[in-house]
Amino acid sequence: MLRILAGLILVLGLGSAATAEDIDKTVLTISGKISGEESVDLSIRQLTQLSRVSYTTSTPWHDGKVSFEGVLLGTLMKHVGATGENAEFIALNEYRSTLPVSDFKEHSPLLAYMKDGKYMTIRDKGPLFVIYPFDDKPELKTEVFFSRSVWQIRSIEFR
Ligand SMILES: Nc1nc2c(c(=O)[nH]1)N[C@H]1C(S)=C(S)[C@@H](COP(=O)(O)O)O[C@H]1N2
Ligand SMILES: [Mo]
Repeated sequence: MLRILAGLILVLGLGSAATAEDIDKTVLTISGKISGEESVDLSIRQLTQLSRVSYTTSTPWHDGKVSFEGVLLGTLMKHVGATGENAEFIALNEYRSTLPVSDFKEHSPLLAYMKDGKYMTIRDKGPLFVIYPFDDKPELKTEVFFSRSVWQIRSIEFR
């Protein structure tokens, strides 16, 4: 029993983007109004090759200030040649939230892949987490933006 449990924990651990071995696995699929292909699969490595931005901010889900690194959603959108007015973010648990693309310019949300210098495990709300610069403007600390702060992201569809 213990051995089975240990095995399960190992498998679950490998399922996250936390280790060097799985940095090349697809973590994000982007579809909808994008250029060329019907959909684009991206790994953590590919995401880290886009311009990297970091935010240090408080959030409703962490104690104190936390530092996140990732790619701006505006940058990612350009990278895949996306158009459209809305982007639907779908999480591993099927939670979904539609973000107006106008947010990307107005508030510069980050698609974070690192927290405090480490890749985020699924348990830690990874591998990908939308983070707004909450401490910059009081309007960001509201339910509207919290509901757009999707964690455990698996796919994005531009519409
Ligand atoms: N993956 C995922 N992200 C999510 C959610 C969720 O259920 N799953 N809930 C959203 C909503 S509606 C809000 S208000 C906050 C909820 O944060 P809380 O569960 O800490 O209250 O996270 C957002 N991001
Ligand atoms: Mo919410």
